[in-house]
Amino acid sequence: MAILIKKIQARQIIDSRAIPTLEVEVELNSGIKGTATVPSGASVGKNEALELRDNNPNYLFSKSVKKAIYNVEEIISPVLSGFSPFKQAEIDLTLEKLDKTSNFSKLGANAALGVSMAVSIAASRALNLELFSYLGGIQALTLPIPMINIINGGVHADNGLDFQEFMIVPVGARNFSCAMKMSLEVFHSLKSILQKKKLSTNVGDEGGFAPQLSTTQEALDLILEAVYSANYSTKEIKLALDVASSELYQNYRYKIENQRLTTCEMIDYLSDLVENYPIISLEDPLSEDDWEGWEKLSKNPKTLLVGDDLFTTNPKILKKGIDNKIANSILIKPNQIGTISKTLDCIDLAKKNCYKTIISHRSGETESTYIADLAVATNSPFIKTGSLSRVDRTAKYNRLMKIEQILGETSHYS
Ligand code: 2PG
Ligand code: MG
Repeated sequence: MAILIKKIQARQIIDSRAIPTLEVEVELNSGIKGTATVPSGASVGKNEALELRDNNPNYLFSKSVKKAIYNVEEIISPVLSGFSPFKQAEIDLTLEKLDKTSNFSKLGANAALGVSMAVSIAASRALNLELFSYLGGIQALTLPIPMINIINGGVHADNGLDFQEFMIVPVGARNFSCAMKMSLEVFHSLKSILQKKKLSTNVGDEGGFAPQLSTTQEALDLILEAVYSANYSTKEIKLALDVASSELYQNYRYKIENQRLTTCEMIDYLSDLVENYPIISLEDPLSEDDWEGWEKLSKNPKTLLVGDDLFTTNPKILKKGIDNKIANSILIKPNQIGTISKTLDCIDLAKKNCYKTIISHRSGETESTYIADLAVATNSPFIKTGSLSRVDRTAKYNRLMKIEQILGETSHYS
């Protein structure tokens, strides 16, 4: 009997920020099901595919997703019933055609991505394969280096820090599990330091600490203190920042620590940070609206320059970046583009042009571990999935440790 999609259902669930989101369940004629849940961002790039919300101010603060549920069950399900779940590209193309817009503004990227992910999960189950093997084949063997966000700021916390994410990057680990051990030690050492300094150890949206600090340097100094007091060197643990600077950019100026910096001043400010701290990666160091600035910054890169809001996981925009020699790395968030096939296309394009890929969560997450498998499937050198607290973040790290065990000797740490 040929394995085919029987029906697709959806329901409203709750994300890590107490906001409704979508769960999609694809049922095959064999009875096997694949279930996927959809994340949601707070610092959203202008070119992201549309996240469909009901916008009813009298119900769940306009955030309910009943329209998206309707689209899955009444529009997508009847069309995809009878499709082979193994034809991911064809299914994803059908979703695009059904929508007829370039950014899923009719069906909603949340509806489309939920279906796209759930189809692949059902297909992997039908073949009794791990998701990473189903998506990546026998070459899927690389465990990514995690970028672990241990201090939260920007729109992910209420603490006065302008930059959104302060991450540690355990580049000196032997393997992924060892990277987790090292990072846990730094996490706890940072917690003790904050306690000693009478700073808050409450956490922000991505599970990193959100102490009341006013400068980027203060946050970086605290993290370095934590690295040293956990007995690590800055050869073993590097730092990464998500500046999320589109949030700071207004009227051609970057608003930082009560100053209003021009693009050139912002580039100098960032260069000073890179001179003085072991920073290996700057994400969205400049705004998505400041392509000229990006061109300047990308001329002589001393770190990874990661386009998140800049590229929005969109192969067309990435292509423009490649042609203009902008950035050298890309953040990959499937819900920015709306299907798994497009996400894989974007990763392929990045790889072919030697751009590093960083598979990423959103600040609003669920217990889904899909991106952990996606990172291994695509042999991505990095993953960014928040801190080491909050199950919505640790689920992904725990899945990666499990994958490392499943792969055994054949696995390698990026
Ligand atoms: C980012 C992400 C994830 P958000 O900017 O990189 O950390 O945040 O999901 O809010 O866009
Ligand atoms: Mg970002």
